[in-house]
Amino acid sequence: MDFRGDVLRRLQNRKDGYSLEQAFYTDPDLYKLDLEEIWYKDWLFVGHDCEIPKAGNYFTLQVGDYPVVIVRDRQGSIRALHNSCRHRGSRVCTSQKGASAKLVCPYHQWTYELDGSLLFARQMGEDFDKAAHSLKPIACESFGGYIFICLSETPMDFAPVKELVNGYLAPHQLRDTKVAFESTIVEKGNWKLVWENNRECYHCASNHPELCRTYPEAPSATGVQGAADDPVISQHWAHCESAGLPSEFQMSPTGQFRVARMPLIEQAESYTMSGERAVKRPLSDAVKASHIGTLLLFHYPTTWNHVLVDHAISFRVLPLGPELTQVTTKWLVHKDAVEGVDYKLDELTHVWTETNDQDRRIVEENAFGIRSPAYEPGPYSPEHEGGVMQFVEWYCNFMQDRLRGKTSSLF
Ligand code: 3BY
Ligand code: FES
Ligand code: FE
Repeated sequence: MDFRGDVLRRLQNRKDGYSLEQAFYTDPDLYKLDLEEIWYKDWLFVGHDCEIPKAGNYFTLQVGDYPVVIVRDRQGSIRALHNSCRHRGSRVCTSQKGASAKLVCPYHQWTYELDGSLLFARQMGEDFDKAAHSLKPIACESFGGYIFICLSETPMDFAPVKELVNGYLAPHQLRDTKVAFESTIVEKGNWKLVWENNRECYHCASNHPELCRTYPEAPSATGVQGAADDPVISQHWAHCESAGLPSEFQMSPTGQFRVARMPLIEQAESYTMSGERAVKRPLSDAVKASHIGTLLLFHYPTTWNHVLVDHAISFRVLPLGPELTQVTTKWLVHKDAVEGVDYKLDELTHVWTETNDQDRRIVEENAFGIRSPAYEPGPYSPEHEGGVMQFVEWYCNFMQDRLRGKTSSLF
């Protein structure tokens, strides 16, 4: 049987409610299949509008084998381009972020407009057709301060995600923020282990002392069961919805994304050691209520997020190898908030810097154990790991559809 057929069979025969077979977390061919069927075809969160506020501002990233540049053009639109020169393929933008009036390839100085069109190429002869050598465009959408791209030449319709999620994000005015701090860590484990760990709080009490001061351990907060008749959550939604903040649990039909606003513990408003706000200047002028908890958003395979009253935190997952994953965290505050006056950077970033490092160690230990020839898929806790089961089901269903050649109804 061919490789794809074999993977399809293994997905079909998988034991429901159990972790995946070892190969899904370690095998280079399965990793390549993940890249080809998910990362190269689906919508991916890449960064925020506020990171490129002016024409010519750009940032770069690497998705599998694809170098990508995200740039704001002269008209103010955000564009995604393949960062591969149309002369002989060199990377055009070589730094992580920058500002430039034109995109100039460092190899032979072919010069591109901010929209990717080729403006200038020295001594290429009479017949050279500049118009045929623009940087290749990548599908790109921005809403609510979030930029997503899709590397496929026939991207799936992104409107359902945009519409629903934008309603939740809009009051927070994330386009008017700035990145107060960002961190990038590399975790020695498959990208799916990073997600499995994120989708439960079964591990929180014994691993996250800082986070547990404010974030509820209850599976109703992290999982996918909605309010689950929890009166604290229902009351929280009523409080927030009456203040004009969409809050109720919503999940897409295929389970690819979820939004819900969850209460923090007791009177906590932010992820600090005291539970008090880390930033004096509120994140958004449009949010008048206090004690709004955390707006939780995940979108597989790239991002989970927390939007609070005083700041927001985004997380971006990118696969670097079969057993290597990059996690980039950004702390967003109002663009006029002043460090040292409105917030102290250490207070703002402490809880999640510690939490991320704790999660990195967890993922790496998980990966170690899974490499053992003695490893076999183990059972998820029905009470605490419903979110993990949901992620694994999404992954398996998505891959099965892809391997069967289905491309419709993928949200
Ligand atoms: O970041 C998150 O959303 C999840 C919630 C609980 C565990 N993990 C930190
Ligand atoms: Fe870019 Fe030659 S490879 S100018
Ligand atoms: Fe954790």
